[in-house]
Amino acid sequence: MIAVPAPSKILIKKLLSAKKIVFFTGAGISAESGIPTFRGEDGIWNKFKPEELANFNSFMKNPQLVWEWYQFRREHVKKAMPNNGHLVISELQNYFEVVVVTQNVDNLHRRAGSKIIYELHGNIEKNFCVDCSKRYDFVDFPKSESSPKCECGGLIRPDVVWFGEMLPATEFSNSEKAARECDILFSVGTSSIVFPAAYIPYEAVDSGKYVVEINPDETELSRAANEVYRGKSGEVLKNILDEFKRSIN
Ligand code: BJW
Ligand code: ZN
Repeated sequence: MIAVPAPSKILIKKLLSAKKIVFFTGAGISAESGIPTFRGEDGIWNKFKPEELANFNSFMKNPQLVWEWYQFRREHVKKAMPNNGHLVISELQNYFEVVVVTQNVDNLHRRAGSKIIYELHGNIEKNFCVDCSKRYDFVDFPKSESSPKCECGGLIRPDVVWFGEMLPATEFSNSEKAARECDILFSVGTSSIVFPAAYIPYEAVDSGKYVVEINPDETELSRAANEVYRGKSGEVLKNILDEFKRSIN
């Protein structure tokens, strides 16, 4: 068994003087909740090609296929529970101003109790009509119903950001600001290859902020980070919280 890396003395010292912390998260933080990541050995895109599912043209060409894929993932996400990673981030709100900037669409940060969350790639439980933009958020569409239509006749699509689509402007600019103004940014469970979201940690790097990566594997960000913890986010974050609590008592 590989030991979970313990937090460094420098990190604990940084935490003791920090006020604002940003968590930039990706699919890896939800892996311990049983939600597959996108890429890598167990990634969902080993089975489904992104260009066939995660873009608007594919949806318009085969709405039923894309809708069913999202319905399947919605069921999965609803059954999943927040893990230690989500819960530690939520608990840290007792000590810091915590902003969560997430690429995830799974609602697990919210269900864990995090208050300030910027969802850069949308939310799988929200939907809108492609023609009139009427919203269908948190509607439980019947399982049998594939590719539902709006009352205007337009197709209803999930409110997630597909390839080639713009990220929500306010969420993105708020995230950039939070990264520039924080004391520490943790990049957790993301391959850091999907842009423009992947720029967010670099806002912190360029502003001279302390950047910590938590990921079992090396990523595009690793070399730019001040510290890297190679391990599962639930385990590493739990260690960091426990050591921080010991240091304030
Ligand atoms: C663990 C772990 C454990 C495992 N603990 N860790 C340069 C600038 C700007 C844009 C581009 C650019 N170059 C290319 C682009 C275009 C494109 C892009 O970035 N492509 C790249 C793939 C090259 N970007 C876009 O199209 C974006 N829009 C855009 O650019 O608009 C401007 C524009 C408009 C019009 C024309 C042209 C440009 C939109 C991107 C939208 C991404 N959407 C998705 C799907 C969301 C909906 C859904 O869920 O179905 O978002 S793609 C997918 O990737 C999803 C994720 O949020 C995103 C990031 O993935 P993430 O979270 O990093 O997951 P993985 O699987 O990659 O990594 C998991 C990590 O966890 C791994 O590192 C593991 O090691 C780790 N891990 N277990 C901790 N227990
Ligand atoms: Zn409509």
